Amino acid sequence: MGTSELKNMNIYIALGSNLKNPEKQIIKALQDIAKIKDFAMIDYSSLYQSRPLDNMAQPDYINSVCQIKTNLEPFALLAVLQQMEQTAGREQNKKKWSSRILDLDILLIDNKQINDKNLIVPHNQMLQRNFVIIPLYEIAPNLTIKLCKKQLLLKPLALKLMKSPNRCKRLYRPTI
Ligand code: A4P
Ligand code: MG
Repeated sequence: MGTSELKNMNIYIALGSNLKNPEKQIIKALQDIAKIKDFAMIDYSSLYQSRPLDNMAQPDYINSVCQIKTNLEPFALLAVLQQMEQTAGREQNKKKWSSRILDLDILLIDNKQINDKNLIVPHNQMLQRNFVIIPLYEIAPNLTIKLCKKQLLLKPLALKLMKSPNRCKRLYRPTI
């Protein structure tokens, strides 16, 4: 893909943290994303708090979702996000779902489908995660998600997940 092909695409990124003052980590990451010269921040959600998946014995997570535009191609975008995770002090931990200072996952790049060993878009777990779908719905209530050949409306899924007893709790929308 050429470098300018992503330019007008709507890209959604999920942010998560449950270590070293997670609220501060997410606000700082949103501020950093807004400052990166290759990115334009279009919108970002409130902060949401939730228990870790599987109720693991870990601190609560803070999550948010943002929408950006960029000229970078998908793997260059992934590299920038991984560099941000490293700069935030994230340690490489091979254990699944270990606590982390900062996790930045690419959710959607318009209707693009990528199936590479290092990058899967749409993110393969996003539909199951209320802490992803609920903040995404806050900033993109009319979104349609393309999955293989199927189109999925975000709204009914978000409304269903909002009824789940373990759903994330909205805190506030920070000023960045
Ligand atoms: N990768 C593939 N596709 C993507 C994508 N779309 N975006 C690859 C970003 N990365 C993608 O990621 C592992 C590899 O996934 C990368 O090398 C990249 O090439 P990682 O972030 O280094 O490892 P990880 O975080 O342990 O894996 P993963 O899959 O990101 O973890 P999860 O599944 O996101 O789980 N509970 C609550 N309440 N809130 C949370 O945010 N997060 C997790 C992390 C667990 N429990 C949680 C939360
Ligand atoms: Mg990740």
